Amino acid sequence: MRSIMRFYCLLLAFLAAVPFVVRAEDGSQLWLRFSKQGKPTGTVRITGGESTDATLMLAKQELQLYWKGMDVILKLDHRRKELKDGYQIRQHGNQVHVVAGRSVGLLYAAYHLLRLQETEGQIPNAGLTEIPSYDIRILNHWDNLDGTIERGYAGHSLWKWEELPYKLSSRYEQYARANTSVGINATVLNNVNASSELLKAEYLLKVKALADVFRKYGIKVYLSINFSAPKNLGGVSSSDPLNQDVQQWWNSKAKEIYGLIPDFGGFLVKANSEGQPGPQDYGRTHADGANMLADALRPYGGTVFWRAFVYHPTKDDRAKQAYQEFVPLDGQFRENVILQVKNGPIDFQPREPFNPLLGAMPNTAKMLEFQLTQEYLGFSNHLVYLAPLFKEVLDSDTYANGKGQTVSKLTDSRGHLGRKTAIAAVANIGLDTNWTGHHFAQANWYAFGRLAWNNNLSSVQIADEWIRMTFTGVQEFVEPIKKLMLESREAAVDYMMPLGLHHLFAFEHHYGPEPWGDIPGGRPDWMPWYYHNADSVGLGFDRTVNGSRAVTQYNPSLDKIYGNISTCPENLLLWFHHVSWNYRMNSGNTLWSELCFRYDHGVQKVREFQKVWDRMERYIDRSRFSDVQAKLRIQTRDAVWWKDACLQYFQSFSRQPIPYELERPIYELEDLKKIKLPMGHHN
Ligand code: GCW
Repeated sequence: MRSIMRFYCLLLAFLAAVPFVVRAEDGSQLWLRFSKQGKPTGTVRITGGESTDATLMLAKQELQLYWKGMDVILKLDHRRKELKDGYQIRQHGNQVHVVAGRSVGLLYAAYHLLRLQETEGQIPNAGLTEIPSYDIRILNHWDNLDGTIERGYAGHSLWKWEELPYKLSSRYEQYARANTSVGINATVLNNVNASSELLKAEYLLKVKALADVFRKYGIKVYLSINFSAPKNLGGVSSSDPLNQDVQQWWNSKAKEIYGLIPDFGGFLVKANSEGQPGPQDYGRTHADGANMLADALRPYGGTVFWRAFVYHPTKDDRAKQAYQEFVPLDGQFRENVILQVKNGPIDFQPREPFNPLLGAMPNTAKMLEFQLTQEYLGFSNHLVYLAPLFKEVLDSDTYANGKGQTVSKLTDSRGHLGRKTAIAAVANIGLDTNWTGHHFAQANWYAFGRLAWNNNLSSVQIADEWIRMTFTGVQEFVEPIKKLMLESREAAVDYMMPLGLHHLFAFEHHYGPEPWGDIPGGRPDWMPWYYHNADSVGLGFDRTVNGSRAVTQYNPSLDKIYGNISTCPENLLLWFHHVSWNYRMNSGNTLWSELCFRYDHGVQKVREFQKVWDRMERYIDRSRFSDVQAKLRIQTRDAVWWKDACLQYFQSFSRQPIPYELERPIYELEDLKKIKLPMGHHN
């Protein structure tokens, strides 16, 4: 007995001596780790709403469980339409007054209060008003019906189609809660490479079951559709959008869906892209296809997201094709169609200029599509915080109608055609315990939600909030980790493809480097050489007026900047120019030396991240600490692999030494060329 007592005393003494209380964690709680300890101090009252309103009850419940501040009054005032999904928070004496025009606004406000609490923020004296930047803040899941996820690196799909609609996994609700806590209000459940099956009655019941779970969190469900569904499923002889039987098929399908899910959001469509069917199969345009679906959804208030990611192997510079395809259709789309445009003209590369379509088509509603899943950024092995990439795109000036017309201004709710506005991101979520594979990839889900809610937030602020809620508020942890996160995207660009290089990825899986990649007879626009154009003279893709002329798709003021080698930003130099190896860069280095310095810099940065991380051991739980530590090792090894592969390969063209002050290659190029990873998938 005594020895047991002594053991406990020692244990207590030990616990008291541990500088920071560290609890066992597996990342499953995300940024919602509100402690139940410490009694909630205030009462929460609701005015203006019904107790049958599940969303309102949820807002109240979250505060009752976790809010430790003063009394809160949640007021629903339907007249406050200008607030949209937003809210006002004010402090009155020793009460917090919250007003919203919709019940979901009060739920968002509840999460705002909890965020303030967890990050030790304050309600400003004058109060605060939040109105979201976009109406529709949506995740796109590339989840297949067999449970696999295209470009998914965090395990299988959350959606258990075989168990639905009878069995509801507890993760459905956790997923909805996490989204709502950052302002996401919509989700596309399935892959844009869509199976027609999902539109069958039996699957729609499963979709309904999910929609029923998400509803009280204010999340609407959308589906990706296969354009050939009428033919594949419906016994119609074609899927021609101008054929009345086909139109009828979609009209009755829409009716069927809304009969089950009255608040169904609408359709996302990938058509005539990478082998998917579409209106062009029948000699029709993208507008014909989109409008047919828009007409079917219109009676119920549904929206069509029509993707602009369209390119053909036989045509011009791939970077130009979406613009060529869509600009002639400006003004032809129905009011409830939004053109969904990837942030860059190629495909979610570590760095691309903004997609020129975003600055064009003034009479068409457009939205951004980002990618959270790190298809081109080291999967869930590399720590890459994406908010700086998102901000770079949002803040890009398109110069459409003069200076200051940023991508965000042209796509968000600041008077944009008076229509619904939206922003999308391809999800990075799967069944992994921590949802995203890498603990730090949670920050990208978080950052997307926060920016979709308020595109004025800075990357720093978002990182700061996320770190405090996900790990700890201890300054010694927050500051260095924030710095690391903010530098991580540039580091990845440097060790993978600096100075505007792009698509040097290995075929199919896109994980490692393969600048030499070539598949005889394969699509040239899926081959790295198509993009880097290395030769004895230099490196890069000439997209100026002397080359592919892609630069002319930008506004003339920008075209001038990008098109001139001496004014083109160096981080996009090889995107727009074929540059000679001895060209003098701003640093005074030649292009070749600068390239070497950049690759080396990327590697050195990741080595530094390892050192920074190892110092953090005492501030956080053991399991997340060692998970991240292990992943940083992989990232550093990969960074060296990237550097050695790319530099030695390009050196076979430049025929110049790697500057002598830099770390020497350690891998043989010939060995690197033999690496074949066992990860399947096309292009
Ligand atoms: O980047 C490419 C991916 C494909 C993807 C496609 C798209 C869903 O490699 O896997 O397909 O983009 O966005 O449609």
